Amino acid sequence: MLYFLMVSSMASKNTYDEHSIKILEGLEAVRKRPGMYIGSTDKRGMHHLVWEIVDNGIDEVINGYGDYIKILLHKDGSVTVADNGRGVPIGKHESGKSTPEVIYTILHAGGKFEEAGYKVSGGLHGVGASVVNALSSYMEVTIYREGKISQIKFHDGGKVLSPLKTIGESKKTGTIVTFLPDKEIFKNCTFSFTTICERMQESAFLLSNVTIEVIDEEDNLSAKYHYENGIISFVEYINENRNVLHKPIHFASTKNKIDVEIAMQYTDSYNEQILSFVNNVKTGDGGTHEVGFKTGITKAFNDYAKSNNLLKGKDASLDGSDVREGLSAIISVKIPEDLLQFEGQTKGKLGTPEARSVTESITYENIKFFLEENKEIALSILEKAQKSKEAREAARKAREQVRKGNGKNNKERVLSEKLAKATGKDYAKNELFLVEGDSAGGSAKPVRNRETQAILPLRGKVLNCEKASQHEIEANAELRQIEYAIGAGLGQSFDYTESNYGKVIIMTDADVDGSHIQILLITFFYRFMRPLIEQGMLYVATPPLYAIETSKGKEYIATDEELEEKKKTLKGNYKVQRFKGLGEMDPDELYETTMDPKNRRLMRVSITDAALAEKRIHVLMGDEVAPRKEWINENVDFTLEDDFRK
Ligand code: 28F
Repeated sequence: MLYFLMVSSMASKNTYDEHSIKILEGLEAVRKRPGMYIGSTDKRGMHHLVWEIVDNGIDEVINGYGDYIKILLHKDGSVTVADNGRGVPIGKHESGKSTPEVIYTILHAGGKFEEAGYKVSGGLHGVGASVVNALSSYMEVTIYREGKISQIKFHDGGKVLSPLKTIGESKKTGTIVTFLPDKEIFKNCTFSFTTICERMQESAFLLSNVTIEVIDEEDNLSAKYHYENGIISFVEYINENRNVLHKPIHFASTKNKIDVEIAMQYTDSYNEQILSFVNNVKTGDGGTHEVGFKTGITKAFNDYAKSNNLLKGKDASLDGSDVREGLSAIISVKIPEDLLQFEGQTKGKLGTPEARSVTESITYENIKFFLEENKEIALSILEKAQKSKEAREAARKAREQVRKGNGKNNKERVLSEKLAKATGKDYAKNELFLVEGDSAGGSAKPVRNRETQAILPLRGKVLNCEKASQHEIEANAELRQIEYAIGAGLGQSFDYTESNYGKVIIMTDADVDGSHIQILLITFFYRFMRPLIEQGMLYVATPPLYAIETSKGKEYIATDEELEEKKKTLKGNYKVQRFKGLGEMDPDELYETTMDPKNRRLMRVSITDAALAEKRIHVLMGDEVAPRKEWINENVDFTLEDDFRK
């Protein structure tokens, strides 16, 4: 019935004008609720505009047309994306408008998205180029096709500025889109060369033999990605700085219309690194394909170990985590549209049940075959897994000892020396401050709110956990104190519901050493208490950089920019004090500015892209300051907490 109504209204009533009004209403709806279409209007949302346009170019490549995509970040904040595909069709649409006008102004225009077998409509992908146009103050599409160069221009959220016209001749083919995100919608946002490069590199890995180039005209940076060996190159890239145990294992197969391709390689590290993709889009929260892969390798290794009598103890078996220790893997599955199901808030988790059984059986069969054909590699991986199992069991026994009381005194002793506890018993309300340096720690202890705030001073640099095993962590005094203070275990046995604190707050000086300590601590939490980050319980305190004293009193200033702004508004005499570190504030000042929930500004730590963060942590541990700063900006999504200064 509804279908009938739609058809009849299109056939008879829709005059050109009425059509145009509808289009403007459609685009206006996007401008009114941008979040519904692109998730958010922050930096992340603005990058969605780029992904949207780039994905159209990538689809053209996937369909077999073109092999080159270029992205230019211009100085004025606009972006150009170009491909060498067939070019958007330039003929007249049945409405009387040109096809490009329809594609770039009508929501979900064109059969392209429905037809393309693997176009992902999961989550926020594939909302269409018209959404980008609606959220841009300027957009220009140039098409090379049929021997001509044609161009159409829009402004002001998708209004036609100049209809499609021929502007030249050329034998080339392709599409070039330039757009300027609307500054009213994306306030103070800028594009990040790093973010765009990372995503483009990932796409280049997943679609072998395409070249993707990214150029930042503002900072004169450029990057070019081209990989002939697809996800094999991807896993090699991830393991670039690690010692690998063998050449990548690679297999691909199709079952029940689902394609599964996997590249995996063991390293001598303790980290597990699994990245999964569905129809070339990352599934950041995993899902059924990842579960299937994990079950498949666990079974294959256990079966192989048992049939070759390689396990100690007759009922012994390896846990999934033992089998994954040191493993890097890329899982890429292709699922037809009608079977696609996504879950979770950000739609980053595959729900399709069939993907689980298919990935599991393909993985199991291929790994089993590989192990039988490669005895030596099989033995080295199994030896490592066996060690992981033994370490896991030893750690569990040690924890049980502690629980039974034997270790308790020791634990108490470790803590009593340093930790100033909170007296309150409402753990969710309690806060643990990890403070850089004994002197700042000493200042914080007497002024804290004793009921809810605990202070643990940290001396000097924290152990770099990038390459440390759980044993090394447990042997490190500083980190053990943190573990005991939080009291919720470590690694696999970590249980955030047992935490003695609802908030863990890292408080360091606002200088280079301070930011280094932040990263080291975040790395520790990321590796050994990850649920704490996932639950939004980890924070970074932001001590002020300056205090300004005027006749009216003292005011604290957080950033250099704010200081400049403030200076402009001040007349008469004033005195600026710069705090080089927490230690330069007197205790009351420290409490007032950085610890008091009424005034302080806390930033919640959330790791945007876990896998790349892991790789980058590596880069960061060097002595260079710039990449570290950049890493903090790009990766750790410091979202302002609710209780920040006005
Ligand atoms: C810079 C971003 O958007 N590239 C694109 C094509 C090619 C075709 C197409 C696009 C036709 C009727 C929808 C060409 N020839 N890069 C891009 N390249 N869209 S977008 O078609 C759109 C459909 O309605 C194309 C034959 N078929 C398709």
